[in-house]
Amino acid sequence: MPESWPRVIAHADMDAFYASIEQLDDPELRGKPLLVGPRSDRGVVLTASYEARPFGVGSAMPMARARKLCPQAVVVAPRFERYKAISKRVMRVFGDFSPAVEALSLDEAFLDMTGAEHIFGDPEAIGSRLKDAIREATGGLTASVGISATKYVAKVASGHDKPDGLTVVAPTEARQWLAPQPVARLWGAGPKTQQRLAELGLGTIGDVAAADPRWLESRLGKAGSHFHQLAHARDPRPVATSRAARSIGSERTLTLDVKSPTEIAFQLRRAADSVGRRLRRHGYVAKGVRVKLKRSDFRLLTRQRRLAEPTDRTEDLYATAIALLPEFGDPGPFRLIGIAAYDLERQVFARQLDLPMGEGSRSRRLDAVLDELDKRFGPGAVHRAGDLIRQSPIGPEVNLDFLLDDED
Ligand code: TTP
Ligand code: MG
Repeated sequence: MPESWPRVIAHADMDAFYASIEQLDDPELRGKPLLVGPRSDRGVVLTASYEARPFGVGSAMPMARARKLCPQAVVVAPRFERYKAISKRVMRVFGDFSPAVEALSLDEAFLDMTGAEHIFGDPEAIGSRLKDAIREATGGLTASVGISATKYVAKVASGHDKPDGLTVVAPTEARQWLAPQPVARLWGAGPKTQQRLAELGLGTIGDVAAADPRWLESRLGKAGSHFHQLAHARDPRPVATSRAARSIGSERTLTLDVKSPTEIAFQLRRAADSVGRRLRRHGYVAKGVRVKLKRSDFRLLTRQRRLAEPTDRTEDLYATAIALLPEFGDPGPFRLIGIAAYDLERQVFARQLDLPMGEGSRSRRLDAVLDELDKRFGPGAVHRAGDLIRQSPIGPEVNLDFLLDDED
């Protein structure tokens, strides 16, 4: 990333989220004005499809008024369970792109993409890949994405070209880009504050940027200097990662409960392989490893350990998992075996710290070769020799590889 990008922050927001899901699920509704909300006139509109918005309807408007403004709109009752399920998919995509995801609601999040250029490319490429991945994961929904070096500008940028927008604002241009926009776009400026700013003769963000910060503060209190900072595109707030977005796991429910140490080790190896591969694919390193075992009586047991050094190596994950086994104090049998790597961060410099010919680089090279074969021939085509020494054959299993560990 050019030096002018001290951080790369993306804000993604799904377009007309509830309404788009209704249109996705019912092709009859596509291309039509649609209101999601209670069918009765009491209550408010939760959201309106983009076809309905030119009529002046939108979120939080009383349903009665919205139906007057747009009588031809179809009204659909909300299906929150469905929206939550789709939201989960979207959040998983976010987790695929960054270990630092701050969800603001079901359909919206900040992603810290700093250091991701070697995986995803420049900010434009990051944005279009993110949009593509969301479309693919949801079966056709669009998101609008804004990218800049601060949360504030990224957020304004994602709303700039809705729906299906992608707006990249280089940090050096951020102030200029904000300047002509109305003060309503200042974060935290509600209708009352907007009114107050108008009375002070401040109509655009540029007006606020040009004003004397002490004068602003004398008129608006603390908010005055806050707005002045935002207007200058200054916003040091970090992306506050939620815990759920910080692990990558792989687990399987087995067709036969297993007890033999060889079989348990085999399952751990397979899970470590999957987790390691995904860490490397996403450019993450993990600072901890968790092992999950489910006993025949369905009791779930977990043990975890922090690593001395963050890693993305299968060998390290596997060795840590094996070392955790005695801590369970339970010989099995187990019906589910899994591993999760947690406390993820972006792999930026770690690779260069490897000594060229040490044991570490050997296992890293092996990982790279296996990743490549896996990519070419599909998962499971290649096995480590140690894994072929298996004692009990165990038919097909449910494979529950998941990126975002649900932390149950
Ligand atoms: P938003 O992202 O604010 O709106 P949206 O996704 O419908 O449209 P946009 O393209 O402008 O982003 O909110 C996401 C969902 O949250 C929205 O589809 C419905 C729900 N919601 C409410 O239930 N009540 C509200 O007041 C708002 C604003 C949203
Ligand atoms: Mg939205």
